[in-house]
This record gives sequence, C-alpha cells and structure tokens, in this order.
Amino acid sequence: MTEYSTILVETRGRVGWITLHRPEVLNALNSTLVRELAQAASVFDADDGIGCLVLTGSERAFAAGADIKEMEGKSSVEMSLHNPFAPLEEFRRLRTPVIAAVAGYALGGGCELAMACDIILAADTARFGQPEITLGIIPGLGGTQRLPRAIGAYKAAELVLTGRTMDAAEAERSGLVSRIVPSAELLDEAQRTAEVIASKSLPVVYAAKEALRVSQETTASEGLRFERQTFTSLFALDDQKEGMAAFREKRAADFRHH
Ligand code: CO8
Repeated sequence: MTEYSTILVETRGRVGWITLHRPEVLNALNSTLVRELAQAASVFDADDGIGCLVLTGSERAFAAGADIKEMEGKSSVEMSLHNPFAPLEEFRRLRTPVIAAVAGYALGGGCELAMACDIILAADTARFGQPEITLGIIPGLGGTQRLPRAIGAYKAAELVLTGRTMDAAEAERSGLVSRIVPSAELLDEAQRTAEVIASKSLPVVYAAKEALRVSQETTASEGLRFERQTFTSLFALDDQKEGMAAFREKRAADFRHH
C-alpha cells in the first residue's frame, strides 16, 4: 500500500475511505495533500471491488481551504504554469461516487472540494463558505460555478462577495447539504449511505454519476441527449436483466457489476 503523509486511506468492505490529515492546519490543502488525495482516489477508482468513496476530515475541519501560507508568495505565472490544484481535475473525473462527510470547517477550497463530491453529509458542527474575497482572491476550484448551481445565484453571490459562512442548518436549507447528522454519527451514516450505493451495479452507478455530473456542466438539451443514450446503453448489461428479473421474482437483485 502506498504511504501517504497528509491523508489516511482505508477500505471498509466495498467502500474506500480517504481522511484528510493535516490537523495542525485544519486540513489546509497544500500541494502534497492535493496530489495524494487525487492519487488515492484514482487507485480506488481503478478497483472494481470499490463501489463508493467517503472523503472526510477531522471533527474540527473537513478542510479550511487551500494552504494560504503555501500560496501566499506565488506569482500569477507560477499559479498558472505549476497549478498545485491541477491534480483535482482527476478527482472531478472519478467514475466512483464520492460522499463528503463534513464536520467543522469546509471553507474556500474545502467547500469547493466538498462540492466536487457527489453527496454532502454534514455534521451539525459543519460550516461552509467561500471566504476568498477576504484574502484578495476569488474561489478558484469551482466555487463561483458550483455554489450558485447548488444554492441559487443570489445566495451564492452574497457568500462569495462578502465571505460570510453558513452553518449546517442554513447549508441544508439551501440545498448544499443532503442531510445533517449528529456529529458522533457522521462517519457511521456516511458508511451506511456508501454501502447502499456500493450494493448497486457498478457500471450503472458510474452511468448515473456521469449523467448527474453532465447536468451540472452542460445545457439541458445536451444533458437530456446524454441521459437518453446512456439509459439505452444500460440495456446491454446483465445487471439490467438481473435487476428487473429480481423485481418480477420479488427478491433482492444480485448484481455482478457487468
Ligand atoms: N491555510 C493555511 N493554514 C491554515 C488555514 C489555511 N487555509 N486555515 C487554518 N490554518 C492554520 C492557522 O494558520 C493555524 O495555524 P497556527 O496555529 O500555526 O497559527 C491553524 O490552522 C489553526 O487555525 P486558527 O488558529 O486560525 O483556528 P481558529 O479556530 O481560530 O479559526 C478558521 C478557524 C476560521 C477556519 C481560520 O483558521 C480561517 O479563517 N482559516 C482560513 C480560511 C480561508 O480563508 N480559507 C480560504 C483559503 S483560499 C482558498 O481556499 C482558495 C482555493 C482556490 C485555489 C485555486 C487555485 C487554482
């Protein structure tokens, strides 16, 4: 198993766990962490034995943003030619669904990383926001694009332009978070939700994730075309036959992931 210095990696059944682990800086995303996160996620993604990922941090912070101390002295040219966040492009292209289990701060790049996941489960302690404006920058990992789609244009504008953060209840009301869980139950609930996803047919789960991703990144007519083609193609799978036979025979489906 690869040794990582900024993340912890673990497999629980068909669920791959990645825990951000830079506790001294509230899991600030430095270039090493970003590289290790992308690598660990890609390794899980290539493994047919993994049907869902959980990404989490500590009780105090999911991630308090990009590492400000690492970024501070960089030039515009360095940020563009050696963008330390480039490996997150791989994260965005994962086929396997990722659940962000967020406790404490998810700010700036931390909020954006949660939004790069498919589902956000929040502890009641979670706090979300894009405070970059306070640092003299704007969000750079999708915050100005994903947040308006998640919570609406005007609420997103208020958060991005003022840097105000929102608690878990407001994030849930706004649609950013699918559920709030008491802090002590967050990880168990994430595992339970991940197991449900991992029990489904892997290629079908991949297809559903991709269609959902397309809905966020293209026009409705492109998305509808993608959905129709993908839907039709799934009838080539044994798992589609198995899923429907199981319904007819009133039993649980036994998916073989092909
Ligand atoms: N970067 C580096 N270090 C950090 C960060 C961070 N983002 N956040 C916290 N830390 C460090 C602190 O410096 C402190 O270290 P030390 O003990 O050595 O002083 C330690 O973590 C604990 O933090 P605090 O003492 O500040 O803890 P508090 O409980 O008082 O406050 C907060 C917690 C409110 C989360 C506070 O730490 C904070 O405001 N952090 C910064 C939040 C922020 O502004 N995040 C946005 C960063 S910019 C960004 O994410 C842009 C991403 C886009 C990049 C795209 C590139 C293409």
